Amino acid sequence: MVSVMILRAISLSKSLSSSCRICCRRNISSAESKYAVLIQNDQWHKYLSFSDGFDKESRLQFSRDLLVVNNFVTDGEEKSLMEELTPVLKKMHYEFDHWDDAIHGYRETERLNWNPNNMKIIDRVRKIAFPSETSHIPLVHVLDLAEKGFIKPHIDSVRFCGDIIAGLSLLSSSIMRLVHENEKSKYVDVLLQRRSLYIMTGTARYDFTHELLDKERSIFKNDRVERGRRLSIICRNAPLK
Ligand SMILES: O=C(O)CCC(=O)C(=O)O
Repeated sequence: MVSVMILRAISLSKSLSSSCRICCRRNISSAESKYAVLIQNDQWHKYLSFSDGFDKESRLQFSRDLLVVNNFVTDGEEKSLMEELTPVLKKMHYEFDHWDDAIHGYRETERLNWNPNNMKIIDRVRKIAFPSETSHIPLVHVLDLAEKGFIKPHIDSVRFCGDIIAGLSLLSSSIMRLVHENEKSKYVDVLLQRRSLYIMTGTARYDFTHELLDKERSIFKNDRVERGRRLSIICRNAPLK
């Protein structure tokens, strides 16, 4: 599975990332102009909660590199995606004791072909997340986290993934925590509402680990987030050369 490889290659990503950063960064300005409309909406205080380690400037920078679009899909679209995925996922068991222990309580698959209605949703994600000049990875990663499931901190390997990660959150809201790789006091909690889309790029993609908090730790700005089973549909662009 691509994702498992992505997660397992974390240490590799650390050594490769500095050499790749120069070419990775080149795309950011076009990504930024593409996201300009979303950034102008300036809703980030609703879904980002910064630790004190962030000054004003780095909050602003980060809010450009981690965008969340609430209600990206409708109830009906969520249902339609789940109808297509359920027969596939039902054949699998949730893994709780995986040997590399990067994700706890999950099952996953990758999907190339979707039914026409769902393909339109995937295309919408790609259209908003990826600048036209970037090539996306055709396989879409589907990660089904059980209610007790969580994802440990990692940075996706630059060997398997480009500079943009876009994820739809279905079935449950959740908290993604990003912690600066070298300054652990610098962290951000991201509220991923059910049916929202996140787009991670730039400093959020390369300089911060990301993790999906378990049910007990799912608290956003002092409010508990009801974490149940969560399914994410993740589109990535191709590794940069
Ligand atoms: O479920 C998500 O939204 C994130 C998944 C993730 O961290 C990964 O596959 O690397």
